[in-house]
Amino acid sequence: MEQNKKTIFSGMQPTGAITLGNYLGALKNWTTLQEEYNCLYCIVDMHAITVRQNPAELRKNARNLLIQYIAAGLDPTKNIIYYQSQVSGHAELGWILNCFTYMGELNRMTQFKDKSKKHADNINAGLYTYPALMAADILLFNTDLVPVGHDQKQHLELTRDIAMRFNTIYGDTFTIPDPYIGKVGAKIMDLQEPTNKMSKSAEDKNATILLTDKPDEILKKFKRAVTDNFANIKYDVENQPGISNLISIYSAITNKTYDEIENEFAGKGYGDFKVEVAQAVIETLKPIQQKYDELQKDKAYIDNIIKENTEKANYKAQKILRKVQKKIGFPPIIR
Ligand code: ATP
Ligand code: LTN
Repeated sequence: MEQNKKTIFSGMQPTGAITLGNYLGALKNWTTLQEEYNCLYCIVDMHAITVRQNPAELRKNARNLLIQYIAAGLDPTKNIIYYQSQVSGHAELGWILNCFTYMGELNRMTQFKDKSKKHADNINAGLYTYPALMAADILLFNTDLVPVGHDQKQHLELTRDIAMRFNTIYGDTFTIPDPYIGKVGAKIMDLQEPTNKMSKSAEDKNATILLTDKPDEILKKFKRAVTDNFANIKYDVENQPGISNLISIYSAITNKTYDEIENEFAGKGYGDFKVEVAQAVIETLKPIQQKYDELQKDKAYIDNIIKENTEKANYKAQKILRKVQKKIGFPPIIR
């Protein structure tokens, strides 16, 4: 890790296989930032248990997510890739920041409102204070930039407010992080209900494209994607959310603008367009899937990455945590 580079932190929950939304909204951008920044990419398993998880599946999902990070192009010798639950600084700073986060602020979080509706039988305190732990994740490393999808913007704004509040009381402690939200792909929608975001934990399997989906599954899901009766390939989120979503997926993958795509497919049918989009996605995912299958076979290599990166993350986290504890007035550790 180089001294003069700025720091990036981001994370995903190991709540299932990565979707095309996670990839285009976050992971793809991460791979382009790894040369320019010191990057930490976390598997936020502590956040994942705010919704009830099956232990064996959680463990498997966490390891698979780590492998997907690498398969998608993150170099584990250049980026610190690790599990949140193995760096105790997250929990420790999380508690402290809980005491600097107001209930009024948490009440406004749309992710909390959405997840409470979805899991009405388990609206636990962790789900409510989730954003304080996320603030801790980010502030624990003096992060400059946080590459995320559009849905995380509100959490990022709260993180900045918490950091500024702490700095005002105790003097300059935390770096104030900026969000990095891509222009295209930051909000990929559900293929069956295109007014909702595509989500890993969606129940309808036709609604999401997974990074691990086989080519024929991808084609089938795109063919079934909900569109409209306008018979016009036009980016118009209000009136044609389904087709607009397919345009934004195609744009994020090919780097073509919406105008270019509209021109290219002028007069063509939705059926043809869906096949084109599916082909582009299949081609993009092919090398990632190959790498993923290879890495799955190399247990020792993955274990070693986990071991080395966890040590690095812990070392960095402890330095900032001690500084915060001292500012607050916690007694020094006597050795
Ligand atoms: P869950 O369904 O369990 O809530 P999720 O699919 O929303 O999971 P997260 O782990 O919460 O995924 O998010 C990982 C990253 O992917 C975040 O940066 C988030 O902003 C981004 N992301 C999630 N969904 C989308 C989407 N539909 N479009 C673009 N980016 C997304
Ligand atoms: N809240 C995020 C996941 C997350 C995260 C983070 C993202 C937890 N901690 C820190 C960026 C930085 C989500 O639900 N997608």
